[in-house]
Amino acid sequence: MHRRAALTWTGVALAALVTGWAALAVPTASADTEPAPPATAGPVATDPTTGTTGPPATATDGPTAGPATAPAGSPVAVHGRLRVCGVNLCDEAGEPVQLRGMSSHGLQFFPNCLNPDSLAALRTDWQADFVRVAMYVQEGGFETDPAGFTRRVDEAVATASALGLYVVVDFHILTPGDPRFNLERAQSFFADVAARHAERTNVLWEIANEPNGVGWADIKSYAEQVIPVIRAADPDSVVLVGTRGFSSLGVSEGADETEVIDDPVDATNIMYTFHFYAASHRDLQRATVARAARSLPLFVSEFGTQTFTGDGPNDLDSATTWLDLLKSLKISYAMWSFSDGPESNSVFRRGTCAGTDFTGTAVLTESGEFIRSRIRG
Ligand code: IDC
Repeated sequence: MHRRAALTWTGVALAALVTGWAALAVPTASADTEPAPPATAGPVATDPTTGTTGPPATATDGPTAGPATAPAGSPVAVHGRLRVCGVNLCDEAGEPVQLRGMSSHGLQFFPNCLNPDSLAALRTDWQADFVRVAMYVQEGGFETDPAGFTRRVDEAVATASALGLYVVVDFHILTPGDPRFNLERAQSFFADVAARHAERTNVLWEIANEPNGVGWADIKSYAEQVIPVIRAADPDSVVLVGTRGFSSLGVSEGADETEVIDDPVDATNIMYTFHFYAASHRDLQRATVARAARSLPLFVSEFGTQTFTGDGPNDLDSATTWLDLLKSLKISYAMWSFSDGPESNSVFRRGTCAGTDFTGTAVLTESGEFIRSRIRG
């Protein structure tokens, strides 16, 4: 099953399977991806929060520029290496940036939705800045085939990088909710991928999707045992840390952000994740984010426009209120999910991922039209 899924990848990914991802350090490696837009292309080339633009990276740019592999005008070419500055995510020039993007669904559930064509559409048609690669650990994920799932992550990172997208690699723990259950898997996975992608400047590591049923002290302890493994291989990348109560800063389990503020993870260049589902989480959660953002670097690595089940009617009014708040606070976000399943969270209509056309609105569901328009805007 995994091998067949891998074979659905075209161009770039097949080249990666045969030659190793390093061969992809050429932006024109894929004949299947759309051509990169010119350096003056649309809003992605402009920091939506500041209106500033950066110089496009070229192969002859020095070490402080974006990676030579990022096409001119792409988010990575414009913003270069990211780092946490105060409570913000900043680009290489030190300007706060808000990254807007999409989360994949579980790689095991929708193996054909992250491919060179879909990611090219995300980059050029949606004008998004990043993709989050949700690698479940349980439910048929990483634990069943570490090498296979690691390879899929590598493929997605290589494809996104060739397009000049940022990538969040998400160690998608969910059930069980105690991240320490997967501590050794996390350490071995991140030691491996962080070393292999250390030369890239566009990768962010998310070490625990949604801790739940476990206290902050234990999440913090997990983080302090995983982050050093990443830093040993890749000292400079931003790391995202999940929070208590399904990454609600504790709210879903009766706590709040003060437990993190009072006892932060002992590491630098990290952000804390906050997740919301717009039909379930409203004023209480928005007030928490607005308050917490004064003290903590926050990153919304997952949200949905429906209830926390990921299904049912979309609440686009609540989602709009949320995204307006995140824009005002310059908090980056990714929506769940870049998939073509039956749930309302899937942005593509059923069957889209079996094809090659991911552009325009005809392939989109209601949540898909909403988020594409929001990101393009
Ligand atoms: C959901 C998927 C659904 C899957 C379920 C369990 O949409 O198809 O059966 O996970 O694997 C989260 C999680 C995310 C959930 C999503 C919606 O991070 O994995 O996806 N959600 O329920 N947190 C809150 C909501």
